[in-house]
Amino acid sequence: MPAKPRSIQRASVKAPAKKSRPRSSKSSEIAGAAGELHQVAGAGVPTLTTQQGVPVSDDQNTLRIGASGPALLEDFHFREKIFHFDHERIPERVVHARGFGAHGFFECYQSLSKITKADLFQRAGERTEAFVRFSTVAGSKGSPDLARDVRGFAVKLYTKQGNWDLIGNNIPVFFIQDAIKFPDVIHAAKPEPDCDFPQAQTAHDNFWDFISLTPESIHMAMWIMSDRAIPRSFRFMEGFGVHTFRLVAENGRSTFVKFHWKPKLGLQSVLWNEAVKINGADPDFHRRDLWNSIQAGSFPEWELGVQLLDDAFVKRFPFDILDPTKLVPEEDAPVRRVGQLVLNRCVDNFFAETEQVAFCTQNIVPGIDFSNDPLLQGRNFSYLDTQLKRLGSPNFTQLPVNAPRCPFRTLQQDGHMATINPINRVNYEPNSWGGESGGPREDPKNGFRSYPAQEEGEKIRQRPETFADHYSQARQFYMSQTPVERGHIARAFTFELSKVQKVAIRERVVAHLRNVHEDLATEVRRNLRLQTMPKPALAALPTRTDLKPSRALSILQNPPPSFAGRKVGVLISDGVDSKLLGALRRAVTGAGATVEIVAPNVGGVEASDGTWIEADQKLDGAPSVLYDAVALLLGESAGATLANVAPARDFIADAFAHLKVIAYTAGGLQLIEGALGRAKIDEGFVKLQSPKSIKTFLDACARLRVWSREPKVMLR
Ligand code: HDE
Repeated sequence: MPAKPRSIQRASVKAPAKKSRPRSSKSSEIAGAAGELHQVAGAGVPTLTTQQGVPVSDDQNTLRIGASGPALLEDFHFREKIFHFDHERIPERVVHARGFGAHGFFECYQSLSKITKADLFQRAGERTEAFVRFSTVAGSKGSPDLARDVRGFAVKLYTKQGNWDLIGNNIPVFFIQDAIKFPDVIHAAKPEPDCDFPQAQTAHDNFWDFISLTPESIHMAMWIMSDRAIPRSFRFMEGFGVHTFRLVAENGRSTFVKFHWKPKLGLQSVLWNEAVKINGADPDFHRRDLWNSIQAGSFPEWELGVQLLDDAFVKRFPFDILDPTKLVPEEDAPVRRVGQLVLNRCVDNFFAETEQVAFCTQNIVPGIDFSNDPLLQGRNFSYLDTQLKRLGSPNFTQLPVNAPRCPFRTLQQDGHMATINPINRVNYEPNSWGGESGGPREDPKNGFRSYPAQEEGEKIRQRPETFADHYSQARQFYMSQTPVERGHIARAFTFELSKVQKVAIRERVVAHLRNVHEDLATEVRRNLRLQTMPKPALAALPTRTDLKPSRALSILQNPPPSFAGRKVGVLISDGVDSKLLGALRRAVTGAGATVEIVAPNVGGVEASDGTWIEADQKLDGAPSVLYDAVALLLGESAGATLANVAPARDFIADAFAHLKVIAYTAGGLQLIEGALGRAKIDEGFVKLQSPKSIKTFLDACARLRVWSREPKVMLR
């Protein structure tokens, strides 16, 4: 037993965001902590009522005849409670079911009035309320956050001219070119229909069967096999509108545009081996990260970028800007940063806000318009339709998270759960009632007008020939990656295809990879141990080899500006040097990162000077996969003891395997020697002995990973 604590150190947490509802975590604020097991209404404690407002006298027992007798149907409180509970769930989204949302604002940097009349882009410095929902695509609502998958990045902007929903992904291209194939690609990705597994994984026959028979999907397949599909945090990923849209100016001029969200904290992903383990250790890793950083006042931020594509560019660009399987490299059309998005408030109620938010691609505002991208056109039908299914009433637009913040008046009425109901006699138009009692009327000047594009042609089912090149940009993506990233792509294909049982499907995918890059195909073939190299897949057009690599497509070539927003896991034990810990904590928080204290017991440890230090996590509940870097601040003999303890060995072994920077004290060295062996110590290890060494540690942390270690720890 440790001696009685003399003083208690607590993890320093920044003040919560002003508008977020603070959560009580102090045990003294929890009813019952003082010993009473059951509280009743009284001074300051509200009375429980039924939905009809009738006060409830007993919420513990159903109404019965005698203590052991049958229950009575007349127990209206019981029936109301169970009835409501039975109907608490609504259908989860058919795709993007797993998601997490937050509130914030968009701030315009400069007036874009020359290119769009959209109100939110008119005045520098003006803020527009926003709600954002991040998601995975394939998994169901309860699936783990670190599935290898595309992330949804859906933004609702409550502008003064109505709601604009920009519903994008963290990958700038999509699997298919025509919306009619969407049910197919999603069916193929979701659990197989007979056995209903695998959950939230594309590593199965059906998915790769579809991909290998759909050459247009190969570009996107390259992206999802890259580290983009396993982001470290929603805060460290980019967002893309994917489709080309139009911006329309007051004078009617239209400019094609692609939208980008650039995270201010830079890009970062996890390693696949890490992702698999995070899913076990903390399936809520991404949502917890978003919630905690907003609560701590460290608000996630992105800049909105626009790529403006004028007619001359559209003509000379080698691909069709309406093809959603293609991107426009930033080197070809620069991304102009026009504003920032800040998320500064967590939801008060997950269901009311994150689950009920209804994004619709059709929600655009004057100054923004659709293009003829065939995927976008199909989405404009699907989203409205799906919201009716999920939310059960056309009045979902009246829910607080969906309702515009600007004045709105329609002549629509009634339906399930209408909360905004006409108060006038007149609910039709035209009508001869004048003024206010005549109700709202159309506004030819300020109302939304579609861009009057000239359209003509035969009524046919056919793809444009300009969509036919399926491999050139896939190759360009591969060529834009660093050798480390290329290795990850090859290993991801190997992992996924190793789970595919039909050899013919594995071969078909490799046949496509030959059209992307021979090096990639060769490595995947070798790793799969395919006996012969398949012939290249038949291609509608040969792969272009003249496209220049684009740095913007690589994660590692766009590193974060600093270690800010990251997290250090500090493993401590009895006998820890509290002064060193304090100095480390100050340095890490000073760098804008956070410290989480991990100890053998959550109650804490006794430092060498007798102070008591509380832990945030118990060691076996906080493996090192949850941190960006680790520090082992162990007492004199504790390291040797912990070297025999499985979770402690895993803590250091995984930190090493996941290429993390590891700081250690003399006690920490004992754990390293016992679990890894002294020979493993490389340039990613920093001995902590002085303030200077803490700086060395933080400088190394800013590089995020020790890539030079990777070849020593990877299986091919
Ligand atoms: Fe979606 N998609 N999608 N999608 N999508 C939905 O709408 C659909 C596509 C995206 O956080 C659904 O409300 C079709 C591209 C996000 O609530 C549904 C097609 C992109 C979200 C639907 C696509 C997306 C959805 C299901 C092919 C990136 C989550 C639930 C034409 C640009 C929004 C819902 C949220 C959700 C249909 C393709 C992104 C069924 C038919 C391309 C981020 O309506």
